[in-house]
Amino acid sequence: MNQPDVPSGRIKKAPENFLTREGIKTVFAEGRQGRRNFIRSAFAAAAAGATAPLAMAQGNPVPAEGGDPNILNLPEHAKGLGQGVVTDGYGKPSKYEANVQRRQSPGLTQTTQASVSFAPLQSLFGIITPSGLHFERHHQGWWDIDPSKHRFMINGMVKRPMVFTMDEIMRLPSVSRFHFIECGANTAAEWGNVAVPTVQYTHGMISCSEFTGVPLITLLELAGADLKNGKFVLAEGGEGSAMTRTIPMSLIRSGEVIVAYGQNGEMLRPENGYPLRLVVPGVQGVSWVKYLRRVEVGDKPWATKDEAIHYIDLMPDGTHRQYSNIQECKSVVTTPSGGQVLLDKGFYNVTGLAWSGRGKIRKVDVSVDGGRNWREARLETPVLSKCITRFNLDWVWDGKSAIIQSRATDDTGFVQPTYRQLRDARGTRSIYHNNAIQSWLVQENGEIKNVQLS
Ligand SMILES: Nc1nc2c(c(=O)[nH]1)N[C@H]1C(S)=C(S)[C@@H](COP(=O)(O)O)O[C@H]1N2
Ligand SMILES: [Mo]
Repeated sequence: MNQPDVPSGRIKKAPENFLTREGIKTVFAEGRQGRRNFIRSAFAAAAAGATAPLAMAQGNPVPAEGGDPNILNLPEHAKGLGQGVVTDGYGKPSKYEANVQRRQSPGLTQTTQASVSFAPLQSLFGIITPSGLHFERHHQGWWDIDPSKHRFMINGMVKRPMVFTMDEIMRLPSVSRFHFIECGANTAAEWGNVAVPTVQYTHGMISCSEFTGVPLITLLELAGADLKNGKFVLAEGGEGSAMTRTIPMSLIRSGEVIVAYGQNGEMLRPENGYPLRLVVPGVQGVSWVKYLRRVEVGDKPWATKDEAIHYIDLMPDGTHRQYSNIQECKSVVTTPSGGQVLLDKGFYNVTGLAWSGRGKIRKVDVSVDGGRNWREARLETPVLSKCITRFNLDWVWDGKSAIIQSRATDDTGFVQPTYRQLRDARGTRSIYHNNAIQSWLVQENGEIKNVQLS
């Protein structure tokens, strides 16, 4: 394959000191270190002419298992008695996976109640985010609300204002759908320049789940909502942040908007809005109101604080763009990505995530030479609308520096922009809706850095 000489003059790197900040350096080191050393020594042994694994000799870098040469010397787990059935009733990951955690970006917020934790995208497979690793965004802290006391009200332009208990909602016909939720501020730190080192911090405000609940349109019909003149719905959260967002009736009428209680086969997690949240596929996270207690039908947008002061986009000409609801087509390579280290040259599976708030992903192109040449990645199934799609690409690293990028196209034909294209349209002073192409610089020593190409 035609390997790049990386256009180093065009590369913007993160300020070095960020990497030494508490919590950042450990993202990949813990847990992974052992395996790295093991593989390194396997390579060394192979180079020294010892048991050269066949796969390596053929240029496949994945070494065969080393292990004890005395095959009769079985490990303890092959001889002894294992542990009894799980007695605490709810399973947990292996202790060896303890480094796979949601993480807070150091210094990003003053309090943990008005803050964010980022999902460890670099450690996940497939398209579903385990519920315990789903990113969190709270404006006023999270609550574990007693579902027997929770109520959901419908009022405004309806014939019969109604109040539902959770039991009443859960008796109704339900749907289960796979969708991503992405905070509008995902990748916000990167608007001006490179700011954070890992994909967990650049893109970790996206997660993807199977959500279960009742289509909002069903509930509105029960209440006799005026679906002709009622062009908007206000959704209101039940906790102290007074989270209120205007949802266009056109989205609700399609049946896609769900009043959800289920997430990945069980009830929502408290952090994610237990016992009830709004699911608004394709729309930025802020509209997915948690602890949902009320919707009101109206004939114009409400322009609440979270849609007049916050969640607006400062444009290059100084005006503000309001109600920019949709999360446009975007993708990111999650491995190899910033903070990870390539063990040695040879084969790697380049893998990542692509999504669009307008529909399905049509294709993802991947470049390993900073965007000069592109190859089409394999899309893993299922490819679902307004859901994460996993992509993979075979890559043989020759040990030279390389810049890895992904560029998604959705089924409307929208192509994910470069930073230059995005900044031409949107300037550099925005917070929300940064869907630019991400670049990871693979250095000759195998270390990977977040960079931007100007
Ligand atoms: N009631 C309530 N709903 C809320 C919020 C909140 O603070 N309170 N935050 C919003 C924002 S900005 C986002 S990005 C998503 C985050 O959902 P998650 O915490 O389940 O990831 O919830 C939205 N809904
Ligand atoms: Mo958000």
